[in-house]
Amino acid sequence: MTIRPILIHPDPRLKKAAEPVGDITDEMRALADDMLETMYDAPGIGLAAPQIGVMLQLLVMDCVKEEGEAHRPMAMFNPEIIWASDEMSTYEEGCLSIPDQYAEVDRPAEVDVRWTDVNGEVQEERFKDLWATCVQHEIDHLNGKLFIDYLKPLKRQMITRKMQKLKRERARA
Ligand code: K1U
Ligand code: ZN
Repeated sequence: MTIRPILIHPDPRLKKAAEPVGDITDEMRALADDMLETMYDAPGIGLAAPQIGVMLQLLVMDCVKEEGEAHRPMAMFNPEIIWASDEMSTYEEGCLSIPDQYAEVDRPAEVDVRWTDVNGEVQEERFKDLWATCVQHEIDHLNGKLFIDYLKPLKRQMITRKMQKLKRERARA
């Protein structure tokens, strides 16, 4: 398994829609493993393939936060939201592609998601709480959308400028 570099906003690949995945091959399973390792290393609770520059519809997540509770690593190919609650919830989101920036985002409190798993089986499940927030944030990445796209333009521009500065500093280092 390999830890892959995570793209930092602004990057054109983070604004583009990802392509559907066909057969779930060993190569796809290895990619999912790399993404999980990259996510845990960051550390984060989710990661979408475009964040490592791979323009495929694949996301990974594990929102288990309790100390001592077993991890639940999930990999979803071609995930789609098939139902969303009218009830909304607000969470202060972060993004591994926008380090150290956080903002409140409103999203449906519960969603039903259909996806293909690492064995090529179609799965459906209802997600709540942080899992619902995270899976929606990751599916947004697959559609070229970032959490800052939900913010007012001025706040979004401020964050984008900070990220441009961060990228310049990292390039010099
Ligand atoms: O997609 C990403 O950039 C990952 C992102 C997922 C996410 C966070 C918060 C709300 C919605 C989606 C992150 O994982 S940011 C890091 C983070 O939230 C975290 C890091 C360490 C421990 C706990 C959380
Ligand atoms: Zn993100």
